[in-house]
Parts: sequence; C-alpha cells; structure tokens
Amino acid sequence: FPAYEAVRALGPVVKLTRYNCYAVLDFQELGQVLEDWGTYSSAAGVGLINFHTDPPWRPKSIILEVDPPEHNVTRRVLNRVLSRPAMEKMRQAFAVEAAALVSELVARQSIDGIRDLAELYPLKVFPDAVGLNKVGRDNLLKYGTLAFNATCPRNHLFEESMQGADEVIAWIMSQCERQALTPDGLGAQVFAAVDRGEVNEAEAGMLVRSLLSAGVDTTINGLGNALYCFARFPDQWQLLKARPELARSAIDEILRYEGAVMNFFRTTTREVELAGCRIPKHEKLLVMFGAANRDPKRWPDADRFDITRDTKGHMGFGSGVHMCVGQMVARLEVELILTELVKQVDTLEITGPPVRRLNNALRGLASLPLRLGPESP
Ligand code: OVM
Repeated sequence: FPAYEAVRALGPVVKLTRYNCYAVLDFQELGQVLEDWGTYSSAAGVGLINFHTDPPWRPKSIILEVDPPEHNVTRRVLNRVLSRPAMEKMRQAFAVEAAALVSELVARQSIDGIRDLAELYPLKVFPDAVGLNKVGRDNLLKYGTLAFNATCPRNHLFEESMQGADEVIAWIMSQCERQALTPDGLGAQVFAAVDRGEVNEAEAGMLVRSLLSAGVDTTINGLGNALYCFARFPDQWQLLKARPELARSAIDEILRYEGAVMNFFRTTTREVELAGCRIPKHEKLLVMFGAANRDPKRWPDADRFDITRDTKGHMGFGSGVHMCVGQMVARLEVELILTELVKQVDTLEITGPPVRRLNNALRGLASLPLRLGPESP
C-alpha cells in the first residue's frame, strides 16, 4: 500500500514503461474506466497480454474477456446460476460445513488460519456446490493460482505456476463436461442453459471453466484476509461479536481494506483522454482495485479498518458490467464462517509470523498461525 501511494503521487494515469501499460489507481478514474466498456475493452484480454498482438495463454474466457453484446448472453446465464434463489438453496449445506469446521478448529485452539480454515472451507463447499468429482480437487487451487498469475507479466510467479500445468489444465477441462458433473449442482445448471437454447454445449463447458477459474482462490484469499483483519484489529472483532448483524457490512470493509483481487487490465479501443492524459488506441490499462479502495480522496482515514464505515462503491468486486458475478457465493462463504467464529470464539490471536502468498493479481497469505481463544479478553 505504501508503494501504491508512491505511484498515486505521480498522477492520475501513470505509464509503466517497463511493462508498456498505463496504471490507474484513483477511485474516480477507475470508476470512469470500468463504466465505459466501449472505450476500455475486456475483449483484448484482462491481463497484460494484448490479444491484438499476442495470443492468450488459454482460449479466452467467454464472459470475462468479451464486451457487450456478446458478454450479455453469457452473463445472463451465470447471473441466473449464481442468483439469490440459487444461493438460498446452497445456504443450508454451506452452513452445516461452516459450523462443523469451526467447532473442530475451536477444539484444537492452535491452527493455521489459511491451511486449516481459509483453504479447507471453500475447497469443500464450492466444488460440492458445482457438482465436481471428489478425485483430483487439488488441481483447483493450482489452476486458480495459475489463472490469476497469468494476468500479469511473465515473471517468476507466472513461470512457477506454469510448471506441470499441462496436467492441471487437462483435469480442469475434463471436469467442464456435462457428464463429469453431478445432475444437481451449479455446473449442471450452466448446462441447463443449453437446453433452453441460450448457449451451446461448448460454451456451457467454457462457463463452467469460468466458475472453476474464479471461484476458488478468490474466496480462499477473501476468507484468509477476513481472518487476518480481525486478528490484527481485536477492537473490530469485539465490535462484531457485540453486533453480529454487522457481518455483512464487515465483508465489504474487508474487501475494501484487504481485497482478494488487486488488479486486472483493460485495453483502449481508440485514442482517449483520461484525467487529462492522452492514451493511444489498443494500449493496456492496469486497473488497480486495491489502490482505488485506499484512495484518500475517496475514503476518510483510508488506511483504517472500520466495519462500521460506509463502504458503498468499493471496488473489491470491481464495477460496471463485469462486476463479480459470483459475489453472492463469496459473501455467503465469508458470512457463514464469520458467524460461526463469532458464536464460538472469543479472541483471535496471531501466534507466529504471517506469511504472504505472492501472486500477480491476488492478495493473501500462505500461512496465518492463530490461536482461537475461548476466554474473554
Ligand atoms: C473466467 C474468470 C472470471 C473471473 C476471474 C478470473 C482468472 C477468470 O471467466 O475465467 O480470474
């Protein structure tokens, strides 16, 4: 975050000469970019790779990496699959798992908040909800890590997650077929759109791939960041315990203060002026959600974690037509875990050095040693 402030001080649009792209960090300009999909397109990729000149690392996503009107067709399908009524159907199963896992962890007291909770929970409930095979699920985390690392420069993080990726990618693609999915899950509901004539069979498979790309690492880091926030700010934890109804708004503050997805790219479709800066046609723009969420021009006391603040308009799920379609799943997972922790845990104490998990687009931890204390502070 100090680095963001150093870049922000240079101006509203900053050319990153080393990567030949333009960075946007301020809340106002970021909103402008994300609202104007006609000028700032997703169709040339939302990573640094510019599809006008270079091939994508995988067949491009048919929801993330297309603009309206094509985007509207696939968006409508996932909007329905991930709708509020669909969430209500999943809530019970998700709640049972949350209660069981948190009781087990409370009994152990000393845990790794990432390995034992932030990873375990989404890796159980989400693949179950999609209707995936029980075998091979360890590929999910590897694939998500790769997909997010692949949005940025081909650095050591990208290369490391590419190691042995052929088998990971092959497993993912094999799970995206109708017959690989249980008949009652989110995956099957994507294929139900084929039967309604909204998309074809191959497109449905690609939309299942989108669920698997975007649904795992994001929620793991979101949950991990939630734990990290409350472990660092015990006053906010006590506030949540006193007022559990704040859980939902706390999730927005977690996403503002410590989001899971820090950045994506857009590509200009024409020469354009943004905040007085001229940007040529077909140039890449780095849209920095994490920086906009700390923009002091938008947020009073931006570096303070405060679950009672008004978080309206935060960029943790993006903004505009591509705003996170799975956000209700993410909210459900974090809400249920927070609710169980509030019920079962008095204090969250960090008992060892938190370790970051570096990723080109994601913000989160690899390890967070925690003590779940039953005693009141
Ligand atoms: C996708 C997708 C959607 C959102 C995020 C993401 C790599 C991927 O449609 O594949 O991250």
